[in-house]
Amino acid sequence: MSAPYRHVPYQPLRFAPEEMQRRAHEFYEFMNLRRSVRVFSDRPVPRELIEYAVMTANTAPSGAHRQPWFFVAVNDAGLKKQIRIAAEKEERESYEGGRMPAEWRAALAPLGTDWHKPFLEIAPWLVVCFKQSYGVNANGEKFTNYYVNESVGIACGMFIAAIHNMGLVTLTHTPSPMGFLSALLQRPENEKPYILFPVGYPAEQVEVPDIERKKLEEIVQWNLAEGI
Ligand code: IYR
Repeated sequence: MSAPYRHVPYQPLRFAPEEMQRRAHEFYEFMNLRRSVRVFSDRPVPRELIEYAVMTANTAPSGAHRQPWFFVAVNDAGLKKQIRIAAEKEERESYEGGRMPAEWRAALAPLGTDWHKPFLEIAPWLVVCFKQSYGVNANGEKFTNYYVNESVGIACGMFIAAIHNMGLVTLTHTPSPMGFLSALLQRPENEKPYILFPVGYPAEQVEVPDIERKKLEEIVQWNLAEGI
């Protein structure tokens, strides 16, 4: 057992009710502008922006505050090429080698994805988030992490929001299986690739599918207090 954390006062943000309404509205409108983009410009992005996105992800809540995530940021052209080759080999097998069931292929058909992943070489950065299925301390002893998928999923959501907030775009790419990333990026046994994020500027005049989001009524049930 480690020593209890010292507790310090929490400094709440205080906004007037109208300010809360305005901020709620603006944040929703802003997040609703986010789109997954699959065609990137090769325009460089400074490392500092990637650092901020990773630092933002690192503010996510996590089970027992274990922060069971690790990020690898790649802008080396040779390594990006190796990642593309390995990802396309897996994706080709999935899409065309019969590894993806027909129902899955049908679900993806409206989005028009296929095994070609040029963005893995064109986007200036590939940021791979790994989940630490278990931890390893300084003595090499293993320890359990908790709610790893939930924690890492939240961190990735915050990473995506940070990228959007700086006017860049990304894509949650999950080549399957992703084991090749552990090998190419030389990550230890306790880490498993979780999501690969190409990050950069969108290509000029890029198009995205004209999707709609579910309506509020479709995604929420209200169990309300009487008389309110
Ligand atoms: N991993 C593949 C397939 C894919 C799966 C889903 I579910 C998507 O929403 C999109 C793609 C790929 O990245 O193409």
